[in-house]
Amino acid sequence: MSSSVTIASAARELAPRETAPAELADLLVAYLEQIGVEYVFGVPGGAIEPLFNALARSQRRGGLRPVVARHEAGAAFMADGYARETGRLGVCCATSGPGSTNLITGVACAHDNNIPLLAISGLPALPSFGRGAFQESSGTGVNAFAMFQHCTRYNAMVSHPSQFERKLANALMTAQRAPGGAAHLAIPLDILRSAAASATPAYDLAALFEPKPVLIDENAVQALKAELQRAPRAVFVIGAACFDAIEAIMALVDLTKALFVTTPDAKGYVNPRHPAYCGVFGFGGHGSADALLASAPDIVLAFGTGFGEFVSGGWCDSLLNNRLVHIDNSEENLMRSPMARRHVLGHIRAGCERLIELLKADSAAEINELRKLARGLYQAEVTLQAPESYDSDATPIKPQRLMKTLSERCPPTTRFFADIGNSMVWTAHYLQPHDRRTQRPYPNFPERMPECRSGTASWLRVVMDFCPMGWAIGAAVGTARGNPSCPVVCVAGDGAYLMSGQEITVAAMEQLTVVFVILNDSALGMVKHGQRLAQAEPIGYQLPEVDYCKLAESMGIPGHIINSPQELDNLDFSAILQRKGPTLLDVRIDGEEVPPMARRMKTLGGLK
Ligand SMILES: Cc1ncc(C[n+]2csc(CCOP(=O)(O)OP(=O)(O)O)c2C)c(N)n1
Repeated sequence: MSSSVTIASAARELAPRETAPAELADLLVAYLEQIGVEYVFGVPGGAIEPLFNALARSQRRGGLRPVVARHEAGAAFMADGYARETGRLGVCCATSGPGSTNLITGVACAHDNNIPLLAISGLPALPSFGRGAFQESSGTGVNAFAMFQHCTRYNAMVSHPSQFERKLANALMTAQRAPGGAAHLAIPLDILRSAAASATPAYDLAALFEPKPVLIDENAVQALKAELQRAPRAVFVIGAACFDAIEAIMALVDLTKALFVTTPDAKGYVNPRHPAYCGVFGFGGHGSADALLASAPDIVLAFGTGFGEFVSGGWCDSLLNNRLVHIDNSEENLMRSPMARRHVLGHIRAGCERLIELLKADSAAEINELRKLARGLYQAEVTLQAPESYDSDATPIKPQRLMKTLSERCPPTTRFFADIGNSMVWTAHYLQPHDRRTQRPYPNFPERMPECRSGTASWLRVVMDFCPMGWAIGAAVGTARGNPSCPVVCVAGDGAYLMSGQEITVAAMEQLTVVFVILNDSALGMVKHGQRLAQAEPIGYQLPEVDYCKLAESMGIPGHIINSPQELDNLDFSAILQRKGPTLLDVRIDGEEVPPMARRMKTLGGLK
């Protein structure tokens, strides 16, 4: 008998009987199944063990299962990436104490980026509170539970089994309320383990969640229509919350002949070669987008954005003024634009569709007049900061040239992730892959099915505001887990990889197609260039020289060292992007290239 058979039969003998009465942990799993969640990303430990037991039972019946991360922050990043790809709730879990404090960075990041996420942390059994229990993290220990209060929109501890279902339902509803956010439930061990009256959920949350409400402020939309008709030179600013509204916004672009820019986190929703696109406004953005807004358009329609520093060019006056109409489903986002001429609160897609209806209902002559006027006024373009580096064949390879090749060689279904650091600005500025809608069928990628764009099919995913290094590494794995049929390319600095690169082994165990492109410059590059641009002390940015290829190979993962554009061009992208498992590209980039981060420097230099 082979050893694997012995282990399998031993496990079967040890497996708990399926006939055992359901625990509250089973009920938790049943709720997640009900709303279509397929994976819980986490790291096991004593206090959360009943949840893993319930997941094992669920997995045996073909239900949801755990994906075990190497670090709890990685688990939360994975849940974030899963939610972005699938449109479902991201779920992560950790044990009490250090497990839950490790989780916090990922939860805070999702919360700050309006990603629907449920975090579940364990606690020791209730009777042990206040006695120095192992990893006690309620109010009588290191109060990790309270720490979640500041980075979630719902934070509750279940202190009696009869509260469980109600608090879980509250958490699930709050996390998924538009726009999304993070919720946290801390559940003591004895509560998770206690018998459930029934393994079947009392509430039908799936029925409550779908279809989502599509509320429109009719009066505000009517007023906006009238304003648009008086303002032929319209500019649209498309933000991250437009994920399900993008088709309607593009139809509105076409109807009004507006020009548009995107925030860095919304670039992935649009065709970067659209004839009306003027580039990214904000962090890593384009001079053409700055110039467009500085040209004093008649009206600026900003859709689904919170005007944080990175998406507003450091709260730029050319954007935040009385020409602005802010259209958003989030009252919190609207709070950030008190200088606007008008606020339109409501479902963004439905609001745009209604606006289109109203504009079309007007006389054709009037609309044609508007279009004619607008067309004559504008010239769209996207200007790159260093076009010569984009086309350069020099060695060491320039990061801009790397972006060019990734744009050309990855199929249109690729989901790119960029980590915080120079990766984010290089991708926001220079990545411009094939469009999914205009190039059907794709001559270079006949094996790939074309796919209409939507938020969940965004080709570029970056994180704003909270911006923890390593986010992209976990999020890329979570997205690949959520949709293994699309290749995922994660661009990250060597600093981020040294911080969180161990999550690559999760992609290996799960056999997911994720290409980790490491910008190897032996430096915390953004820090290095930031110091140079600000004429600050050149300190603390140096990293060791590491062969990331060898590191990957030691984990059984193929890697390639890339020094030159020629070596990059010679790679078999097709094989790499179809491999069921990760690949690492250790790209020895020219670390002297200055990233497009001038706006950030202006903000760091002091605000008016
Ligand atoms: C967890 C965390 N620590 C510190 C920072 C501050 N920070 C932002 S970018 C950066 C440097 C990133 O270096 P690397 O990952 O090598 O990327 P590069 O900029 O070189 O492309 C640092 C330290 C951060 N954003 N997150």
